[in-house]
Amino acid sequence: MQTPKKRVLIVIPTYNEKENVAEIINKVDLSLGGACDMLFVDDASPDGTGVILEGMKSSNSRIYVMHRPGKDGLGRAYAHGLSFGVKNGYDYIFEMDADLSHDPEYLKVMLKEFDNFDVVIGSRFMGSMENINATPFRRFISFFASRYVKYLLGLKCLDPMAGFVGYKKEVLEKIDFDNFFSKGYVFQAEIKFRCQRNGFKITEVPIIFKNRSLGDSKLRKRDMIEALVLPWKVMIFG
Ligand SMILES: Nc1nc2c(ncn2[C@@H]2O[C@H](COP(=O)(O)OP(=O)(O)OP(=O)(O)O)[C@@H](O)[C@H]2O)c(=O)[nH]1
Ligand SMILES: [Mg+2]
Repeated sequence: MQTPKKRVLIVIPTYNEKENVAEIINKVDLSLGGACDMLFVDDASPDGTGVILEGMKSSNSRIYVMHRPGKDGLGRAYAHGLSFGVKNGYDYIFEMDADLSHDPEYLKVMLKEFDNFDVVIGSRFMGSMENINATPFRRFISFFASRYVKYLLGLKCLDPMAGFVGYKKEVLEKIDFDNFFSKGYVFQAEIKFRCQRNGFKITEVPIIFKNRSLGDSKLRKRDMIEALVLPWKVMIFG
């Protein structure tokens, strides 16, 4: 008897990504041969990303767009998107950025890991550790932040702040998204902390991370300070 095909959802948060959305849709479809749905979570982007996505949705039935009323942070966007995936019965749910830093080509490789693992991370800190177009300062910040939260939270993975991750539905069903400390970037470490604590099998595959070439970064000084302070809260109360 044939096993039923797994339903795959790719969750992509957007805030002012009008230059990138068409390309990410094409590349995701090329990578998985159209065998997935995509959910964009847009926070009323002032550059009109949400409107552009609505146009794309009308010609592609596998595209969904969740509109939120204003910028409310990357972590909350992912929480809403991943919950949508669980509620709508997807088997495998991925999160990735819209700015093409996460090459959709890796989705194929990551999908295969679900034969043996529950969570698969596209890791910047394995293999060649290449980080295309990153300034030395940016490399330092990413590496330092990852090591800091890894040791503080006792995480076994090498890239706890990675935003390119796939989850089996069963993993996300166990997570209470209303009860997160982080609304922003630390969400990434907090969700991995919860996956590890729930005893799920986590693996990493090496990726080459490309810094965005179009659009602006949303990472602010405030986010960096939050990344220093919030992991303590997760460690103590999480
Ligand atoms: N919906 C939503 N998306 C967001 C928000 N903040 C960032 N994003 C999106 O989250 C992804 C990651 O944000 P980036 O600005 O690329 O942050 P980053 O990757 O840490 O920074 P760069 O390396 O400079 O690109 C992108 O797809 C953004 O558009 C937000 O508040 N709401
Ligand atoms: Mg980025």
